[in-house]
Amino acid sequence: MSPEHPPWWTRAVVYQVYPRSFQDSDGDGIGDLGGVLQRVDHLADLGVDVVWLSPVYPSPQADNGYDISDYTGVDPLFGTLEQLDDLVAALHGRGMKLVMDLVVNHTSDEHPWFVESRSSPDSPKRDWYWWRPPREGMAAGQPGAEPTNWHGFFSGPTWELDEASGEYYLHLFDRKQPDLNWENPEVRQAVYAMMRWWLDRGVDGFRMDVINLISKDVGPDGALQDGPALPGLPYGDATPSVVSGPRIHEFLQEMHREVFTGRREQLLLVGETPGVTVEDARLFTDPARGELDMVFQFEHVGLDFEGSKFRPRPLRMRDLKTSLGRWQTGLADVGWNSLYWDNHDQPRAVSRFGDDSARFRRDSATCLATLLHLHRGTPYVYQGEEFGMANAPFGGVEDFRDVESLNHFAQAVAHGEDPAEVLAALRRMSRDNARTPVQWDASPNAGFTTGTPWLPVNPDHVAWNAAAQRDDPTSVLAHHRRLIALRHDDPVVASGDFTMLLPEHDDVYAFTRALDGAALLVVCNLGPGTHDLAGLLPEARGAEVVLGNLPEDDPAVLRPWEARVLRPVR
Ligand code: TEU
Repeated sequence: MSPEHPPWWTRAVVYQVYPRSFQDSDGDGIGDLGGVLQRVDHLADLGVDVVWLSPVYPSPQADNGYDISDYTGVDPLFGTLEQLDDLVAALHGRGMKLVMDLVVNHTSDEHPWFVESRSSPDSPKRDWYWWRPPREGMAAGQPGAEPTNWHGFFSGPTWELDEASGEYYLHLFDRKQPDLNWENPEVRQAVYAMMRWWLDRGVDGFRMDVINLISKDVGPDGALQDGPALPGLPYGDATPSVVSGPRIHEFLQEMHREVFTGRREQLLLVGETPGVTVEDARLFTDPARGELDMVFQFEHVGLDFEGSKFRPRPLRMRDLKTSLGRWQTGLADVGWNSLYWDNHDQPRAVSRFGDDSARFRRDSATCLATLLHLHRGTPYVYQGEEFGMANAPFGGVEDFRDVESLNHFAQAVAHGEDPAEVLAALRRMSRDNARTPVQWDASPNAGFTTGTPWLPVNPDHVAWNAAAQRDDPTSVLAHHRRLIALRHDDPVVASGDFTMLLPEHDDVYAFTRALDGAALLVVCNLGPGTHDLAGLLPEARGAEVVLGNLPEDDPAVLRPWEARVLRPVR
């Protein structure tokens, strides 16, 4: 990455739209493209540069669109292809870009490719997916007869029996999401053609869903290996065989040649890569290798639970510093980081890492945002995060809709866990916390729909909504505007080197960013305590406040959940 001409996305901020919950325009209680078009002004006002649109393709919605049955269409639930073209035009008209969600590790089981593949063992598309006979010596359907012992991301085995052929097909996620076989060049070429089709239509890049799972560790004879046993479960861990597999870099470089050659610079390519390491990420995001611009790593959103996300434990600040610091250092000389707290798969950060009580919600939301946006990398803002949306007050299991949560509840209870404890974990960690409708105003359905929302609106919307914050300079929304403007205006924020300070401190997260002799000192108090800043960081003395989340007061004292961006005196 040439320091003289860093790529445009090093100065960009990306906004994620989860269309199902963003804005409904036809009163059916489900968000849609008409709704996104209605809110383009909000995105322009916020100052974001790119919109990442979660899937709107035709889908049976088993996993809210991450199960696609037609890659080159729009589900009528969400609107029309014409409306998508209108959205591309509307965003381009305001200098923003649109990135589509590319879900090609798997399709829906209702996709014509899978319907054809399943139709017969002799189907010309049989090898487009992973079909295997029962485990040697076992009869199809017998417990344990699955070809490997792999545990799925959404609980249960990763193999589904097809009674007609007596064979099993692989699905790392839900059984209605069969994995594509990327070993088959026909599959890869079909995906590349689809991607070119979207780029020719004007979209500006892709967020690639679980892209580091497309290469499976398969033997020359087609053998797939069992995984190490998982504690308390009759399954094994699939990740050694499916995460960043042996041909992953070959596939991504081929994709690059086949799809992006000649139009690379204008695009944004971000890969979602569960289980990725810093070492892997250096390979994935090294511009010289022609693979991805950045990846979503999961380390910092995996520090507050043990093994399964549904075994939450307290977050130790030191762990967060160590993790984020390691990724900053690890990609300092090559590659690039993506920066996020929230997305459609994570519970709301202000409830998880901050303090969503009335006293500290605004302060902790703006403190967390400052910390994130001042790191080196491309920040992602998830819908509603810009005005401090929090986790929702879910009750019983009947309140949840997310396949991952419901499958986990069923499996955990079936394995003898106390339903009340499992529910408590769901309330804290379920993805549905991120999927409640966006709170645009204080009206009954928060301005999201005139119908009945598919998931209830969080009752706290009466106080916490966009309309209440739009003209309030002290609001979470106003603070996000300022953070985004600072990244656009100050090259130190976009390109400055990162240095962690106070690595051992349990509450204060501090670091510097430096570029060509200019420097910023960032100090964030991630807790309800008060700290002696002058004592902790003498270099803060006399520094100019570039941006703070609290009204200026005693410069020597760091107040609860206070964040300051300082320009130290030279
Ligand atoms: O998520 C992949 C993924 O890693 C998450 O499922 C994760 O394991 C979990 O939810 C975090 O707790 C991607 C999409 O973002 C997700 O919405 C889809 O459900 C999944 O892939 C399958 O397409």
